[in-house]
Amino acid sequence: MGEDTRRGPVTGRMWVTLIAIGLVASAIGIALGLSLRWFPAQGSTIAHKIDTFWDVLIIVSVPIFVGVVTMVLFSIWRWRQRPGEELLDGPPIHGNTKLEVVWTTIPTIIIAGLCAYATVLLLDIQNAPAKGTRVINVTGQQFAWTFSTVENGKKIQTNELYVPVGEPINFKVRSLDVIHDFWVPEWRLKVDAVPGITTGYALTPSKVGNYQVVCAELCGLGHAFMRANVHVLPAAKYAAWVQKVTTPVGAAAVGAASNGSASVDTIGKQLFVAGNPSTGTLACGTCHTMKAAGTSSATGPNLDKFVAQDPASAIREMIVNPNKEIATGFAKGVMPVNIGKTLNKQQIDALTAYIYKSVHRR
Ligand SMILES: [Cu+2]
Repeated sequence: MGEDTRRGPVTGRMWVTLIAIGLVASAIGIALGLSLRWFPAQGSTIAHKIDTFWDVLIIVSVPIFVGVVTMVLFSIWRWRQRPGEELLDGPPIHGNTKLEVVWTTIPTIIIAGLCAYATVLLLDIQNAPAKGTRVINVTGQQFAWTFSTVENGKKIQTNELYVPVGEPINFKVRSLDVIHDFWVPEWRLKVDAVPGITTGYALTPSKVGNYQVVCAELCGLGHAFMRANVHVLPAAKYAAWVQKVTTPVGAAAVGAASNGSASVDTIGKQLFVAGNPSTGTLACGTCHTMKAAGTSSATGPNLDKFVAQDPASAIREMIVNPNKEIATGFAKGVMPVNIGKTLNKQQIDALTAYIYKSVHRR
């Protein structure tokens, strides 16, 4: 291309080169996009439908991206300003109706097609759950999840999610404070937990394993730690778990705290691992590792280390006044400040004694 021709129209040869570059780059981009592992293993019966949709989006979007970038780079190269041309202006342009109709119609058709696909897919995977489907209530609060369900007429409340594999579950999602988002990446679906309303979705976990609930809506300082373990169990193991948690060992301990009918140890442990659901007290074990209680979360400091040298009075102070002293590497304002108010004196005493004994035990 000589100096004299470069302001002329794009030649046929150039078009051939541009289209060839675009086709090759698109093919590479699509191959790369499809071979990347974007998501974790498929853990629900609808996961493959979401993944197929994702692949379709890649196949459609890569050529558009490549086309735009190719034309931009070509234009920069071909019509760049050279020294001495600072005052020159290009020919006046009065629009091109044909071109405008084309570049409006094609994107409209593409977007409408993808929207139709997405709508059909959404209606398909959101199919109303069959009557009698197991309901699990999911409650988000800064910065933890609680799960409750009814099995054999008994309410089970936990800080980890237990579900049987292969059975449809209807999740009812709520929030006690700000907007959170209930998401198990392996299951693919996610939904906001919005204060004041109940949202949710139904799906069938298809793969036994341990996963994590991830809060997918920025909800405050502890957002990044707002996770919970998910256990997808074979039917027999799930039944055994239900049997275990519904057997009333110390189940009445929390309520019996004031009349002294349960041992202080039992009350303390119960509060540590299960909190006090009736007053909304979060369980310590949701966020803290403590060997004696069998908890393992790393959201808050590991109590076996952090309070191992502390007297009971200091442990008590950390429970009722959590922001006064913060362990290195942890943030202020993550631990709930209402524990001193939602537990009564006996319960706080029992909890303090239990933690003190547990971390000083060798
Ligand atoms: Cu969050």
